[in-house]
Amino acid sequence: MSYRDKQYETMLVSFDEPGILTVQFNRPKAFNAVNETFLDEIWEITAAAEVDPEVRCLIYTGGDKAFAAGADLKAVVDYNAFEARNYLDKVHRAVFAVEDNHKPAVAAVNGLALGGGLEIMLACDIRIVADNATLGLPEINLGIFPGAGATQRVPRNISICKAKQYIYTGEFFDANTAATMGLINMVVPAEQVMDEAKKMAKKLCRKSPLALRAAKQSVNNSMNMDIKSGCRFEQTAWSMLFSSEDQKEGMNAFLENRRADFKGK
Ligand code: CO8
Repeated sequence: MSYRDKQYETMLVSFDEPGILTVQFNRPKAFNAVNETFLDEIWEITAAAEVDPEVRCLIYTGGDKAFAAGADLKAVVDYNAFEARNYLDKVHRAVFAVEDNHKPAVAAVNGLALGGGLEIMLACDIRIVADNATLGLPEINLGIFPGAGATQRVPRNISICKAKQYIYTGEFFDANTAATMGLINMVVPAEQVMDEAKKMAKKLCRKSPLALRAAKQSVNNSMNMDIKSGCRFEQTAWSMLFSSEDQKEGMNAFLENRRADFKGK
């Protein structure tokens, strides 16, 4: 059975628009708190979508009340250090599957995005957030600190002093503050979040998947590589595209004054 038709315990998967796979977190009673099943399932779906030729873009979303409220505290409270480390192995597997996926990921965020929920959002390429959303990294109030990459990704997205402010204090912030800091792409009325996410996903589906993949890898590398190595990677990835049909199609379409039809070849 395809992953698209499978019944998951914590996720709903839909493929009702060409090219767009929507992954909806589905633990509404627990504000989509992240337990091990959640992590296994988001990873399984994301990895399967990466090699599914019909999928060109993924949308990750939650429910009206929450994108996700972070780690499932009922599940993790009694972990010992080794169990906590194993949990974070699953966290990293899932978060990197989203961040490193060859296909672009759009986060459509309503309600709460707290702790690990915010960190999943940060693994997505484009972040569209409801005007009534609440974001934050409240882990410090639990005697821990963010463990799904926020100490690394937040300062790479915004300034280090703002990152420290929100990580040290656990203060919540709203969508407009997140947008002003550059942590998210756009703030929209709550009822329009999915429409805007789909609009964005459709736009991405019309681009060359090969060029998008190379662009995503190159931009992600800018966060991890020195500038010269990053530029060399960019050079190789850019040059490789000249052996694709998509590059010929894109440039010829421009020269012939028509819209390009990219096939991902
Ligand atoms: N874990 C487990 N259950 C939760 C969680 C959670 N994170 N959040 C809410 N719930 C449950 C509550 O226990 C409650 O359950 P029940 O009805 O059985 O008592 C139900 O959801 C409703 O919660 P509240 O009664 O508290 O509802 P409120 O509307 O008053 O408040 C809040 C909602 C603001 C979400 C509040 O519950 C809250 O602050 N939750 C904790 C948020 C938090 O601290 N998150 C950070 C967790 S640590 C973390 O994320 C570490 C990152 C590493 C893992 C990364 C995974 C990707």
